[in-house]
Amino acid sequence: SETHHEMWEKLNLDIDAHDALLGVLGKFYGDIYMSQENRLKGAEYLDFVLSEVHGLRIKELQDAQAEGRKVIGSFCVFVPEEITLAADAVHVGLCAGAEAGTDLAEQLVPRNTCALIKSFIGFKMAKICPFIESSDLIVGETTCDGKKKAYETFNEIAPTYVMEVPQTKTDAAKALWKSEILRYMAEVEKLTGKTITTEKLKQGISITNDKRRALQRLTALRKASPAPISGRDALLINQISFYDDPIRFTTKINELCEELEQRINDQVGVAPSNAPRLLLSGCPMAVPNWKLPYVIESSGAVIVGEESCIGTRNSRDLVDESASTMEEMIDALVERYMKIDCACFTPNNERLENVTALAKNMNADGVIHYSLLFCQPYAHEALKIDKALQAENIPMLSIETDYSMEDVEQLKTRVEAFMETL
Ligand code: BJ8
Repeated sequence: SETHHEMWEKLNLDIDAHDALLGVLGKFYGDIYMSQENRLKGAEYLDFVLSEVHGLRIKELQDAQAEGRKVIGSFCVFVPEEITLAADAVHVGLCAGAEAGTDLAEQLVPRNTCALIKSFIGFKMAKICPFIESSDLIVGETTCDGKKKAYETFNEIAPTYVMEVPQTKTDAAKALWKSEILRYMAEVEKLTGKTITTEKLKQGISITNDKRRALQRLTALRKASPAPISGRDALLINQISFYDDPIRFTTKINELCEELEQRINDQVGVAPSNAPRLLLSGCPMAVPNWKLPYVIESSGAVIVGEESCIGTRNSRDLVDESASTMEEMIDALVERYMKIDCACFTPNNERLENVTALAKNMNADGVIHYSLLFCQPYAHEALKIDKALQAENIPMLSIETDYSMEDVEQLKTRVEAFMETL
């Protein structure tokens, strides 16, 4: 609409390039989402949020800013949303899942950098991401080498505060992480001009836990057969959890879960009960990276879980709410965040256990491990996960891909061949 265009111009977006992006996104969404049969009524919320993700949601961020609130953008689930919320700031995800701007990004980072990194850099350089342009603070982190080094360059075009995420789970690493959480807290207080009180932090923890509880509820309902919701829609829910207002999101997802409960009672599903049930595992899939889920589900399988940061890795663990003093709450945050089984950690054996347990829990017939091309941490762990799953007689297919559409047919062939072995 006209008003959106004005807003985008003020954010200094490249209007033509941005219109082109929205055009492609709309078409892609239509093909992959609107074509689904027997979709939930609650999916109207998903359609609406997605259609307005660069529109009304950005308007809301601007309204918040007009009230003196700040917007904080991040690229990793290690950046504690609880603290952002405790300072009345808005927390948004900045990872991008489309190829736009890749050529530009390759002027700043090596070609053999994963698509997720190239995408966020490309989105900034091509001026097509209203979330980056709306952020008062952009937070990076020292996870994989690709991101760590990319933030040094990114900092030159978009000032980036970097949190030091340790690489091990030793006591020394936990102490470092605690000091980083405190440093982030001080930075957020400086940015917002607000003091984070115990009461406000408690509230931030409860809002974030509620969001994770709603996602846990969704995960649990997906154990049902026939599958009550497609993996595409479940992925979209997880993606939207990084953009929408957390309280509204929680309410809407709980409503959607009620509809799912009804469906399960009525034995209604999105696929026949004999459709192969697959668990996705690996790198996060940022909007609009729906390629592999589409390939899998259009081949007749149904995805019953996403073991990734845009999935169970971000919803599995809650912050202990019995903590009441500031010190106890900070320790509870440290504990919770250090449970994240990101492949950047060494060793990271808990991920092997978590993937195996999730596959069993969801009654998955197989696992599709997904790593982005040039992602060292997840490509390494694909081999370990394969071994761990073999020991439990759970078959796994390892896929490496990027955001291009060139390999869709090849992926389809591989996925279908894998499904035949199940
Ligand atoms: S906690 S998974 S969100 S770092 S795909 S950029 S790892 S080369 S995204 Fe992640 Fe935080 Fe870990 Fe989660 Fe590097 Fe791999 Fe690219 Fe990746």
